[in-house]
Amino acid sequence: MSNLKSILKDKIHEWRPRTKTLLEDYGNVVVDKVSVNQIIGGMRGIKCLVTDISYLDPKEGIRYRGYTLPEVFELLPKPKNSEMPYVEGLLHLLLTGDVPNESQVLDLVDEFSKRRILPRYVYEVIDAWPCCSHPMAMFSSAILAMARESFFAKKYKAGINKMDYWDPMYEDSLNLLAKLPEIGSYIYAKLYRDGKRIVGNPDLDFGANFAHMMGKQKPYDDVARMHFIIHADHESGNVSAHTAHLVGSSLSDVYLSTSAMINGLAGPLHGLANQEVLRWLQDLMDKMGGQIPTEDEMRQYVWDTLHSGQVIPGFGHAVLRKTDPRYMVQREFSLKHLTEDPIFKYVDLLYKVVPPILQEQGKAKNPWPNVDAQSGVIQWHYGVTEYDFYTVLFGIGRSIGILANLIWDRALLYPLERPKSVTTDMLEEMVGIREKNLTHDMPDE
Ligand code: HAX
Repeated sequence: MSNLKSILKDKIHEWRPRTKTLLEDYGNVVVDKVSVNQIIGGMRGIKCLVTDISYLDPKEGIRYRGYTLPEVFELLPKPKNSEMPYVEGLLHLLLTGDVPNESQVLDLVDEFSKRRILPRYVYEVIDAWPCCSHPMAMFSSAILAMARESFFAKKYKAGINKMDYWDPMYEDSLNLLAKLPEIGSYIYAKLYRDGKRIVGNPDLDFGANFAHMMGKQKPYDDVARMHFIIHADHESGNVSAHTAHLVGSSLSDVYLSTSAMINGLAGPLHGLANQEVLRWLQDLMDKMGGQIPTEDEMRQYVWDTLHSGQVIPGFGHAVLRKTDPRYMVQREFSLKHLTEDPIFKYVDLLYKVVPPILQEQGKAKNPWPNVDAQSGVIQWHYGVTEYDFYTVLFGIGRSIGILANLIWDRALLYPLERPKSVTTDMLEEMVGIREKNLTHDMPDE
């Protein structure tokens, strides 16, 4: 058993009694109530999920296992001559709650290296997509195709004790995660580089190998590490994380669950916002003919977008009520490496101009930038200008948290998710604007 897996096994054994006590001794304690607003309004803020991998405080931002992002970047071991930590170290932290030492991280680098080879048919699935397909659809299908590899599905079919579910989920998760950089970079090669694939280097870590397969030099390895780490997790209620949890709750394996989460991430109000920011800015760049807009010109462009009934991509958030710390990590990197980049100047100007406008408009609860306002600009600077691809990068990072959650979901025996729906008639009865119809008092399924 690998070092990480045996640490995880002990953690699971220690943790299980906590969940059991909560359920058996305090199962009826009420922790939240639900309003009509929340039922119709996308279940905002209802406390009805549990995860220990990360927590999102509206005023502070994300913490991974209790650590803020600056702490994560400070504490995790880094490869020599790198600004950013090993991605593998983050997986150790998310899975166990412990900051790994260098030797534990190197063990994991080695594990990933052994598991990274893609079956031939995955390339064929990607090759089979018609031209002009979106890379996120290709990414989702490539992951889905690998469901035939699932150890969990095989063990389940053979009859596995549910106390052991987490073990094949762990194996599947590491197998899948190790392959994602290969899948992502092949989609990139297929769509934008005439299918000219750069073969992976087993001696490199997750971030450096991805940079190598993308055909990029330093510091793109650090860009990749930073990108994957900041996108890894954002607690459980966001569309991608929740989708993986929901699908996994029916005991679908990690391939089915991760493919589903990629589909949720591909929406423009969620992960696709990073490509939308670049698309939206390019339109302005075309209008400006290479000039940097003045503050007044930028304000006008933002107002024009709002008046045409569209959102400003990269701004606002369903939970956060401050500038996203993931934005700040990338901004600090940009202030160090990208200050002279014209697109960074655009983004910098947006940071100044957009929040007061959204405040003046008075609709968005959070006028501040989110992670997506900054990530595409860094990619663009390092030559990844095909912005359709940006959400694939997000998806690789997000998979780290998704998979850590799925392993723990099975370890703690979280059940099938099944909230209850009501009809509009019933809601009207509940608020007293419609007479009660007794046939609605049906027993639950
Ligand atoms: N520009 C214009 N209007 C905005 C806005 C923005 N950036 N953000 C919110 N609003 C509007 C909403 O559309 C809503 O308007 P209506 O009442 O007319 O429907 C109103 O303000 C209230 O919305 P909210 O409660 O502040 O925000 P929500 O929780 O409903 O939605 C979103 C959160 C992130 C979807 C929203 O802020 C948005 O659309 N932002 C732009 C898209 C974006 O950047 N998405 C990425 C978010 C981060 C993420 O998940 N990354 O993956």
